[in-house]
Amino acid sequence: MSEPFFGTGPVRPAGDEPGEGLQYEVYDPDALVGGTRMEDHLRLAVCYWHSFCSPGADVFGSGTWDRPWLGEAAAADPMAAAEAELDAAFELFTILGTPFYCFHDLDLAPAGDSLRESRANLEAMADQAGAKMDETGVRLLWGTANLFGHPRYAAGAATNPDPDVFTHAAAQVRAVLEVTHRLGGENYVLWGGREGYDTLLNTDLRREGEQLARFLSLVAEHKHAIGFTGTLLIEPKPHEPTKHQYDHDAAAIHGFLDRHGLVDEFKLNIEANHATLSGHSFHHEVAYAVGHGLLGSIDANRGDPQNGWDTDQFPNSVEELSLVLYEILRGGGLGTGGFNFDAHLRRQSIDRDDLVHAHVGAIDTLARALIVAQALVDDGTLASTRAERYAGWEGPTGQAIFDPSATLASLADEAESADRRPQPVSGRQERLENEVNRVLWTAR
Ligand code: XLS
Ligand code: CA
Ligand code: CA
Repeated sequence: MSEPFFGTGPVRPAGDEPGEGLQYEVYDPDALVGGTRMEDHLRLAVCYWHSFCSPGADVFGSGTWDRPWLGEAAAADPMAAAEAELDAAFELFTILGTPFYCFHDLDLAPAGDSLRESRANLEAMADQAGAKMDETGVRLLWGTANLFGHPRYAAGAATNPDPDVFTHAAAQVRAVLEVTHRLGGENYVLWGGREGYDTLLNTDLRREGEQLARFLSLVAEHKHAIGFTGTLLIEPKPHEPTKHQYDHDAAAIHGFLDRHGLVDEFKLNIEANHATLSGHSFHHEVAYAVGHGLLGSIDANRGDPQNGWDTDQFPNSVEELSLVLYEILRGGGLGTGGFNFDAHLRRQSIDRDDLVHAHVGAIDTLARALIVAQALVDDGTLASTRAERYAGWEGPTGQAIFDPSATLASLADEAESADRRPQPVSGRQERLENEVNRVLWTAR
């Protein structure tokens, strides 16, 4: 075992006696919320890429973070660098006490000179990760393939005009899907960052849609062929890096899956910052997914309303997350999903332990939001107000409308002969907002 990377011991649960070192303010894995342990509700995951694989560079400047396994070390001995990175990653998971992590193939292991060599590197590093998972009890929430970084994917992976790029992507996905399965991963994510276009002048939209559907159905078939029982997830994002991404938002993916007969094979990995990039709220995207039985997992982060980019900041708004968690609780929880911190430090956060503090704050925010969400469920005002608002649909007119024998003419005749004059009723928005605030301020 190498020297510790961080300067911090394990963060103690909120319920423990105060003492030395860091302690969560709210998060306590064993604390019961609505009869379920906090850890089992939230299923927290640390992501490998932002925390360990990025040097903190931006488009105007080079890396600022202290990640000794990157740069020259990685160039000199890529596998040794990947091992040092793995040590630091599992050290952070242990400090935080988070039960899950997530990776891309190229986060865990360096690319080789050929697809075969890349696969061998990935399998070797997966063996080492598996040993660390056995040692620490940390589990894999999801694996994924990086189908966007290499120049070969500049015009997309599945949607590339060159079919050899499609098969290259197939090779990468096969390797990571099998490794994810071997490590007991609970989900597999497909994020199509370059499955879109920069200009319609050179793009055949219809053909690219068919290519994407073909790719997704091959992935689903392979999942069944190898006996992987985890959930396949597609992650919506409207743009960035492409001008337009096909997996624009939850509704666009839903329509696409439905059109191609794939709706039973995939769920959604909803990311907060992608929701806001698409012009929706995070609450909207989660409510859409829950409402259509498509919620798979969550990438927890936030954007910055001042610049509108995919800034991937650590979440810190209890208000925003309480409403999201309220939808998740109402929908019966996360299933195989979890809350993955797809978030990175600001470029000026250069202390190693900034990574620990960022996660601690985000975890406490989620824990507090969970308590508020459960209180909103228990309070019942939102649910009963909504039920009351639609109560007419349980009555004779509502039932008649959905009766298969109804026609536009039969409904019109009934409206004319009964001469009913429906009156507007208040949507009570402000009262409901006050109700949410009351629970936010008082929930314990
Ligand atoms: C990028 C995406 C990416 C996916 C996994 O914006 O969030 O990190 O989650 O490929
Ligand atoms: Ca993400
Ligand atoms: Ca993002």
